[in-house]
Amino acid sequence: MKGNEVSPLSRTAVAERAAEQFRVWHGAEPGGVWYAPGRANLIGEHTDYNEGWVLPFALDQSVVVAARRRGDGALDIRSRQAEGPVTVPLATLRAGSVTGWAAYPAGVAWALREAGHAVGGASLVIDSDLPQGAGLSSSAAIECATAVALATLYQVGVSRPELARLARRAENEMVGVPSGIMDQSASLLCEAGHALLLDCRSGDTAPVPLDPAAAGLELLLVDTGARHALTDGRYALRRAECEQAARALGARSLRDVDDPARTAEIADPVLARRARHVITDNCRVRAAVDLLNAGDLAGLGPLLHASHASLRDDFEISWPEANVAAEAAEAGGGLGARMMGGGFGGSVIALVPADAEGPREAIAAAYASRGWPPPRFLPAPPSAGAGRLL
Ligand code: GAF
Repeated sequence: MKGNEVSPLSRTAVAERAAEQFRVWHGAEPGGVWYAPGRANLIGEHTDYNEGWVLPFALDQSVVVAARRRGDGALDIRSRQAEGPVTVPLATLRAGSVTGWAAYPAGVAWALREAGHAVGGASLVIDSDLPQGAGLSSSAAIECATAVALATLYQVGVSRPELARLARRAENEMVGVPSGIMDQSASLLCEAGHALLLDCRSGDTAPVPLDPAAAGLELLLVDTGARHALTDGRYALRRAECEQAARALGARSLRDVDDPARTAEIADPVLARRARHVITDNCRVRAAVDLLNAGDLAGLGPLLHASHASLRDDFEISWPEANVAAEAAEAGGGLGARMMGGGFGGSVIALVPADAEGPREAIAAAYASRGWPPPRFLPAPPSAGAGRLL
């Protein structure tokens, strides 16, 4: 028995749907329609807020925003996937003043204005073909689609890396999640056919060729069905543990520690394990970049496997469905698989031979034998970052 294969709508189809919804709700044409994709992360998990390295790539699935300027200084925010509308006068925005799903787009308008950009009112109609809670960064995609829409509507001259920082500020200070910069950077800066190497301390980026099809391979996402939320406190706890571990090592951050053996200097065994994950995953990111630059995509398999073990045993953020899916993907002929994202729910990324049914069948069978609902499969060709559609 197979799981469900998810075929994305084309971005243009989602954009046209959002534009049509805008006409229905506002009786007017939108000023434009913008999109920002979700992301997968090849390797480097929970390394971003430790000032380390990450290697994400953009997905085909995205969040779309149909938007138009308003003259009344208010944001009117509606979504085809959520209750609304939410109307917020811009002048009343403060950190934490908007809660729920609308905090993401409202937070971006707030962060742009806090940075001195003359952004005024807007009607925003949000639509998406990106699954929520699947660890594919739907929140950052809402932020980034709003950011490119508002920046264009108000002709704000702001670079993509700066937009990523402002979108992250929205998440940190309006939503209250202490996330790193990976997701917003991936959504705004990725290029088709490439992963994005991001140094989260310097902000330096480099596109790294990532063309699984040319290597006879496929990057497959498995939505494990277990839902996750960065707002539940466990993400923030891991971040605090990493900061404690860095202090115990006398380091500014765990990025400054290269040798995993140094974790023996940390008295608390939990903090030592957290540090070992971050230190070894940073090494794996750099090893992965060397392999990709050498054209050895298949060589990533053992790195994915090792990263999963580290996230499961040292960082302790994996979950039963991810462990089963990763193990079955490899047993079914995959080259390597690991849990992806913040943890405790979401998706697994697997590197598998192109057109192979083995990994999908093995995962579906492992789920069925436990009585779990079938997982959903999303093929993940590395796609382009945010842009304008209409
Ligand atoms: C979430 C966060 F938003 C990112 O900043 C990153 O820390 C990731 O979890 C884990 O690598 O997606």
